[in-house]
Amino acid sequence: MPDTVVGTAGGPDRTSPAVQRTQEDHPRGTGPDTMVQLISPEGERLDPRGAAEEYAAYVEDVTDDDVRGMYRDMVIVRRFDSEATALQRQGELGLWASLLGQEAAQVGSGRALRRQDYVYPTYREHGVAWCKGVPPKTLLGLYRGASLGGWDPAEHNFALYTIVIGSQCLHATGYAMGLQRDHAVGTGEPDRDAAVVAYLGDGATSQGDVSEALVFSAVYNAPVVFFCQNNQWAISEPNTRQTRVPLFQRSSGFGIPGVRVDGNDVLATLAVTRAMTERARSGQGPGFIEAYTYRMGAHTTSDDPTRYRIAAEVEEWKLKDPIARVKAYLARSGAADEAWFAEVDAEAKQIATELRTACRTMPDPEPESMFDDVYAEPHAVLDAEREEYLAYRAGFADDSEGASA
Ligand SMILES: Cc1ncc(C[n+]2csc(CCOP(=O)(O)OP(=O)(O)O)c2C)c(N)n1
Repeated sequence: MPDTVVGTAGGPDRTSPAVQRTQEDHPRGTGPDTMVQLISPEGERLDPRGAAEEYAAYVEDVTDDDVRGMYRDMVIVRRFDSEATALQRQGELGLWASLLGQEAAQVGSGRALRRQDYVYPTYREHGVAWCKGVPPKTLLGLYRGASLGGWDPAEHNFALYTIVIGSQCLHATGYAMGLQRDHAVGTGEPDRDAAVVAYLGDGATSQGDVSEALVFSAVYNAPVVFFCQNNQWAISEPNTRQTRVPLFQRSSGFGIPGVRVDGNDVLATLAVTRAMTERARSGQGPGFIEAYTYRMGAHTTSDDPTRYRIAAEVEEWKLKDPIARVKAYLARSGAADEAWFAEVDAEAKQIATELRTACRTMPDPEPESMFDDVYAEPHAVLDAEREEYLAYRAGFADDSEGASA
């Protein structure tokens, strides 16, 4: 069968020979020649070769203390995530999008960022939010229906979560073009030059907005890095329904360098994100990173992945767990002992306990607060809409208290 033949696009038949064949092809580009990896799944520090050679220099200064810091971040973020999943099951959140399995991709990339760098996330970037100093409890507001966001983006340089797939890539590109015009790129001043990182999923690459963002950022040489977490699934649609080439190769068609990194290797993720953001800050233009990883849980708490993926696939990825890998590395090298690991677990537990209380005691907002924070300055049309809404609510004032609440 010729290499270009695929099954009926979008068709329901997952078992046709053509589709089976493309699934076998899928790991293309994950060997050491093409995928950056610095720590093996068994926790061994690898001699950089192939794709890793170029990037290893970016983490030469990383100390044991730094690796311990990344391990701590990942453990806390995983604990936070499992707590939020439990809170959803208890009816405290309307929905939750778990990051289970993607901790290294997020902490490695998040730790590569400088204070002035700006992040445009999707809805699953709890680990990057943690690295940017967004307090975990504020991430719950949107999922509890208690806020339209929850944090001040300008305080943390971390935009609000985006549910509309791929749209954040356009926002990121626009913001990056703004940085150029504000002379915050390529000045050589380390505290001034900034990069923007847009997070997206593998499924988002099928979205027109993402292609438009790649075109604009390339032709305007905007300082934006597209960080694609390829977690293999776009809800129930596998990678094979998103692309016929490894995703990192896509960007070169737009004139943007692309790199594939082992997204379960926090050190490698740190290295490639440092490299790409430094490029962007210095005025050399956009970059594309594909972090090859896996979504271990459901897409969101509304989803049942057993309907579309096989257990063996999940079992295979368990062996590549991003946290177990760093733990093995730290234990092997003697950089941490059991007492230290226990301390980190205790800290994560404490954060989870505080989170539970914060979630349950989160105040319900006044309904008219949805008109706040839409525009930075007064806006006549919005003011009129608010007035109309308040008048509508006042119409219930004579009803019993329960009805007007
Ligand atoms: C424009 C748009 N189309 C469809 C959806 C519904 N939707 C929500 S998540 C999702 C899949 C996204 O998959 P991917 O980009 O791989 O990210 P992941 O959730 O796997 O991290 C879809 C289609 C949406 N939110 N926005």
